[in-house]
Amino acid sequence: MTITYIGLGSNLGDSRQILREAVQKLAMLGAVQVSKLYQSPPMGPQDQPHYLNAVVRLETDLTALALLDQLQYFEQESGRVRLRRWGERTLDLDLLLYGQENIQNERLSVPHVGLLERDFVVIPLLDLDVNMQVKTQQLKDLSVIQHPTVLLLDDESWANI
Ligand code: PH2
Ligand code: MG
Ligand code: MG
Repeated sequence: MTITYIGLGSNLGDSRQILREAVQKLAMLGAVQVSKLYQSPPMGPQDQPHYLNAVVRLETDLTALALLDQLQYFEQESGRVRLRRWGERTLDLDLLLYGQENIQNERLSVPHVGLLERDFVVIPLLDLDVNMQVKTQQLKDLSVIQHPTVLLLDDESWANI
């Protein structure tokens, strides 16, 4: 059993409903806990809608690559539209952390690149574990959360699980 963390993002369509459905699907892979729900200004091109972001903690028996396959399948099932790099999308499921493992191959980079620089990832991770460390970094000590750009929309009950 491995504890994994998955980043959820959406800024096209009924994002709240899309993320809720994504959580229901992730719950088929193992026990889940969800962070609070946030709205965040786009990183990347600025001429795109704000994102809804959250993080799910999942305990699963799947290998990292099998989990990635599932995440990509769920993205496709939600009618994934991805118009440009860093651009708008209906559903983005990013494998942020897989146990304590460092994974580098043509399909995966775990811990996820940029994790420590993105408040829309770090803040929901802290909802799930206030003492979370990535490599040797205590997330609660990161400067990126000193002046957060994210707006809290809802507590953990948003996903109805
Ligand atoms: N995802 C992106 C690009 N930009 N900006 C925010 N705020 N949240 C995201 O999840 C996000 C983004 C591509 O995956
Ligand atoms: Mg992403
Ligand atoms: Mg992605």
